[in-house]
Amino acid sequence: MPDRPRQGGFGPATDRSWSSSPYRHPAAGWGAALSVGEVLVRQQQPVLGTRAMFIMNHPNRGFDCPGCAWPDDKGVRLDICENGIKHVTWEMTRKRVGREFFAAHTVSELAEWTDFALEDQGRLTEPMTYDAETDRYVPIRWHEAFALIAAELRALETPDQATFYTSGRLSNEASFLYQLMVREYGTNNLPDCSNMCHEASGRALTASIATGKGTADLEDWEQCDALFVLGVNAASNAPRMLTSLAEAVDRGARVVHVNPLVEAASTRTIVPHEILDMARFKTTETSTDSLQVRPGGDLALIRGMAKVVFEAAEDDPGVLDVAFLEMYTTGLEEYRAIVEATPWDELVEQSGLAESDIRHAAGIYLASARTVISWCLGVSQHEHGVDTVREIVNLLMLRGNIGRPGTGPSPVRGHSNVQGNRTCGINHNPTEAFLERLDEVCGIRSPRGRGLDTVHTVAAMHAGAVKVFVGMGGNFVRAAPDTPFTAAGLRQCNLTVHVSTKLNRSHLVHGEKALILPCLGRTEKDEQRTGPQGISTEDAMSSVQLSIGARRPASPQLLSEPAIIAGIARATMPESATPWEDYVADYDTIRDVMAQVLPGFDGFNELVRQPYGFRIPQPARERDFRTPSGKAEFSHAPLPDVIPEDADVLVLQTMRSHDQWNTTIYSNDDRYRGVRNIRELILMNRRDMRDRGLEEGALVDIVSTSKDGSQREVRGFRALEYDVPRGSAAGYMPELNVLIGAADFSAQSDQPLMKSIRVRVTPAA
Ligand SMILES: Nc1nc2c(c(=O)[nH]1)N[C@H]1C(S)=C(S)[C@@H](COP(=O)(O)OP(=O)(O)OC[C@H]3O[C@@H](n4cnc5c(=O)[nH]c(N)nc54)[C@H](O)[C@@H]3O)O[C@H]1N2
Ligand SMILES: Nc1nc2c(c(=O)[nH]1)N[C@H]1C(S)=C(S)[C@@H](COP(=O)(O)OP(=O)(O)OC[C@H]3O[C@@H](n4cnc5c(=O)[nH]c(N)nc54)[C@H](O)[C@@H]3O)O[C@H]1N2
Ligand SMILES: [Mo]
Repeated sequence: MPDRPRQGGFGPATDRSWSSSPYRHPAAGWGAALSVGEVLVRQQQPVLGTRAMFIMNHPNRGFDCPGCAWPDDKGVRLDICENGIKHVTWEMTRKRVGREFFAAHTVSELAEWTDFALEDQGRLTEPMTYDAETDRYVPIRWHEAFALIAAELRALETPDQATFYTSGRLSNEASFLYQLMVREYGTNNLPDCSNMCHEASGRALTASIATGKGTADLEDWEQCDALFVLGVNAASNAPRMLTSLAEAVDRGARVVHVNPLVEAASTRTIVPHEILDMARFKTTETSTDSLQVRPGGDLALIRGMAKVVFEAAEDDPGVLDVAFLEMYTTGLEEYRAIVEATPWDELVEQSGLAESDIRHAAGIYLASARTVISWCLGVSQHEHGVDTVREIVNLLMLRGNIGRPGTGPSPVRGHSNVQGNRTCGINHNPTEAFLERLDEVCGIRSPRGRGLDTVHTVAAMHAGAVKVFVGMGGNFVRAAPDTPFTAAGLRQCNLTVHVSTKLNRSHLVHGEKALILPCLGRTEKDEQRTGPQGISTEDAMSSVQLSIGARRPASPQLLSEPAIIAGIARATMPESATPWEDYVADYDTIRDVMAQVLPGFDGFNELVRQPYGFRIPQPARERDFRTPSGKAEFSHAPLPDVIPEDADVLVLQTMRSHDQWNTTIYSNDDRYRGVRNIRELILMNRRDMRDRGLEEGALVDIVSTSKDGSQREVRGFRALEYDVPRGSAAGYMPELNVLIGAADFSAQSDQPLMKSIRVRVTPAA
């Protein structure tokens, strides 16, 4: 794989000069409009692009935006954003990559291309298989592709030698069929992208309040008096959240951003859908307070806030919601003891904030009758992500901020249906209750025992214990940490299969045999035997809606994801009693079965056809906490030490630029951070640069040290001065994934440590 330094990283090749200067404009607004225009032109989509936008996120005849999982705002007629438009346009491109393309280029040659160039070839049009003799992908018929997969799967000694990855775009119906196929075949090896983003949140919330999801809804966001936003770059990664932030500030709520970086959302915005505001350049505040926490310092901040709450309770017991605490929770006194025993100097050091800042934040919390706390990867992708999310719940519980209007924990989910994937059974560690229901309704015998998640899949491929990899969407080799290690694992497989819409790096880092299976995108018409079909998705706030694509498919040879899953299932298990063909003919029949298996899905087919669909009932939201104790449980974690021992070591986080979607890079710019034309960079504190004798833009080598002591490096990146806390640094994923060792995952969540890589930065050799 060509990982040699280039200024554009995995983005477009460039020799234009780079620049970096602070961004001084509001988020969204005209910069966003211009940027959208550029993408529409590049994808040859000037008119259609805009027409499709009017049916996106439409309550009853549109398709769900395939971008992020932020819920649709019912009060907004055209709830769209810059990055959603880019994302849809990316799928709707007119460009095609057909058999002529693959005939003209060997895989070794394509391996030299940038990731941008690969995806920029356009939509995949027909199934392809790797031909080792010519080192090319060649066409294969669908039934032959299914037969090839079946032969490999049936030849394995045990089904546990195969693994089935999901990227969070897969619909609910396809997710359900996929896990059904995998379990009927005989394994729980269902790694998913959630293992890399909100695994920690799911585990923490389950332990504390017996739900893997947030309990707050958009209406709660609209009613709260204080909103804390931790570790999310909202302006880039959930732009429609800007609307909620602006509304909150407008009606007098406090909106507190907690982030080592002062991101664009913690300033002001031109509300994304307010075309009139855009015309008048009217901006709205999206923040009232901003705390520049140390990386990994959130737990210390939250604990400090709890300390102030307990202090205040000594004078006025009413600051605690005593009735709630007594009736619904357990473990309060141990928590109080731990909090009181933690000295201020430790909280200050570990959070990187002054005691007065922590007291200020606590004051906002104490003054608020209804509080929502939301977070994303800045909290979850750390060693102690589970403890931090549980600490957030602890703090909320002290004042009864759960299961009451205007309150609750609110993780910001990533991919548009990543939450729905889990709801529908994509889980390497399923509950016995779920498996029993599935077995009873579907007449199968699911395997018991824990399957492989993402990091353990990579390790197992390496060890030769997994020999077949199937990827239902995504770009595994780029998304996972330790790129060469992951690549070596994939290369060792007997067979790698990718169900994809576009060509990406993972197709080129393949097993002995390999398949690329092209599928319909969410914007496209899904015509089956009984007519056009709709699928459903679940947003970050547990609302499930129908999504119906209307566009002509990019190629007549594309199959839907359910059809591909059914094809693999039937070929692999010819004796299966599951009515795979009927499911594909009419997705209502899938939903009828899902209604029997999944809690809260009774009447799924009717519910999902209501405008805006339905919200999945959640006992925790009703203060029915189904933990082992029957109560919401306080956690009692020790305060972690997040500061490297060696002063020379920086804590590096990997994040997205404004112009990328995970492993898909649209351009080399990062508008809100004022960076243009460069991705191979490291953002550093001015004093850390001076200590190392680095001028602005100096070329540096970055060496990481893994938990297991092994070292990894990238060379020739540019150091740019940025307002980050001393001792920390930031750069882009997936270019920096090479620095994350295979051993670098959290002992609490098994999530790779994508926000805390220990690095040394030196002038380039
Ligand atoms: N346009 C666009 N939208 C997306 C995506 C995309 O790639 N492009 N990806 C989607 C996906 S899959 C996901 S999971 C989400 C990701 O959404 P984000 O979580 O916003 O993703 P990142 O870009 O990784 O940004 C992490 C943020 O956390 C901050 N941070 C880092 N360390 C800490 C810390 O220790 N404490 C605190 N408080 N903050 C910290 C960073 O400065 C940054 O603001 O976005 C989704 N939406
Ligand atoms: N260092 C570092 N690494 C990270 C992260 C980080 O913050 N730092 N974040 C992690 C996170 S949160 C996530 S979610 C992962 C993302 O990991 P993935 O979900 O694996 O990656 P994506 O880039 O979203 O996948 C893009 C590919 O999906 C395919 N695709 C697009 N639409 C469809 C569709 O409708 N159907 C199908 N079948 N395929 C489709 C296209 O072929 C495209 O190339 O990355 C993780 N990696
Ligand atoms: Mo994600």
